[in-house]
Amino acid sequence: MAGPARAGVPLPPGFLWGASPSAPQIEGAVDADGRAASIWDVFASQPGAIADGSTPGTACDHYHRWPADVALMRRAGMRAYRFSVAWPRVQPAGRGAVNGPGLDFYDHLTDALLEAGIRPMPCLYHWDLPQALQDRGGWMNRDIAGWFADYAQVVAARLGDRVGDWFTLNEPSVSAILGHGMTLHAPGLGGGADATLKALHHQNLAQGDALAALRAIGPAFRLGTILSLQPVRPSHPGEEHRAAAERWDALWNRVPLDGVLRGEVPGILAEAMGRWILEGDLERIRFPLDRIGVNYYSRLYVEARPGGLVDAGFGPAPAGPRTDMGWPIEAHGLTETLEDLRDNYGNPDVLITENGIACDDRADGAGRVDDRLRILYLEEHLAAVAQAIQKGCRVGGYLAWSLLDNWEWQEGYRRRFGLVRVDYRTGRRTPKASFDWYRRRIAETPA
Ligand code: IFM
Repeated sequence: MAGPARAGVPLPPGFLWGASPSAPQIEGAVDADGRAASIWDVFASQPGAIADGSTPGTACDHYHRWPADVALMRRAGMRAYRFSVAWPRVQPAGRGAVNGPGLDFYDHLTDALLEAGIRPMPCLYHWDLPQALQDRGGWMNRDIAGWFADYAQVVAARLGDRVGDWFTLNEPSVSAILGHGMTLHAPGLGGGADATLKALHHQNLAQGDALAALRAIGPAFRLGTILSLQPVRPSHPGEEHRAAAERWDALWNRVPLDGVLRGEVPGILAEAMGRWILEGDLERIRFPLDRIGVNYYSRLYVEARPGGLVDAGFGPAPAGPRTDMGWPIEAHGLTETLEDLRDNYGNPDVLITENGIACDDRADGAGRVDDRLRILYLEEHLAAVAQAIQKGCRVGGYLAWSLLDNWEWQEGYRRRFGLVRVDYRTGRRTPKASFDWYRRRIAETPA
């Protein structure tokens, strides 16, 4: 990796700087004020499901400490905050009755963000399905399209007078593949390709219905979806691995992209997915989005694996630098992803909604962390964004993952992605060196 330049690669005036978290990873307070269990609360309580045996029960206690977190973002000069709304806080049973105090939380947060000059950008779903809906089949049940659209309406009816930027789903392919095809994420179904494709189709459908509902409430809303887009490469030479990478690319990247942007299913999966698609579904799924949220961390490496999902599975990446998650550091893959959107999907408006690195951060006695590797990683990825913009890609902003260290799903608390260190024992927040760097970096760009 290149060393950090004194001033970073310039980004255009008005470039939107900010950060992203998700509700289940920071809020904690899982029993507070009428919130019901999510599939992640239930999944995490199963022995062996989470590497450090933890649950998201407390996380960063953001539910109680959010004023301090907004103050940190203001201090950094951030202008946008993509947070997620916890469905089980708003509708504990997933449908029907609305929990007033749950909605109040997001209402107060929205006001505080606006007051701090930070644009609120809620995402309606970041994997924390109400367990009550899982008990009815969750994403395996086609009725979820209506449940999700109703929930979207409830949230937009409350916040839509102040919030103009909305996202529907976060990384549907990740939750479909890791949680439905495999057992790594909640709800841990392990149902193979069938369950993956069914979940993906129902997520696409639910998103289509929710987008229509949001548009009816707010004709001027800027509506988007958030996708984990990762160029897929074969781990090994040979035609079988190349073909496996092509199938995985269809599953991971193309099903969500082609669904919403083209009303299509990738040809390679058309037969397998056709089982779940009814007449009129693709028209419901296609929607003229105002922006795509791109989450990027690395390329994906895949090998042929008979019996795996689409007869493929995760394979080794080439030798080179890795993050603490074991992911290869490959900033150029971000430029490549943005060029793919430019060339194959009509060059949509893009917001980088997640990018960041888990590092083996070491705190000194005062809790300070000199996280130079994080600064290098972020600067290198910002340079990749700048390069894409020079090549004509339309990227309007960058949200770092993440403001705070947080609960990293099946890894628990042992992976740290934050610009701010969280002491999980006391809840204390201590900005890392990367926080100060980010503040200076933001200040370099004319607002
Ligand atoms: O923490 C996750 C986030 O919830 C979704 N995108 C990837 C991040 C890092 O693994």
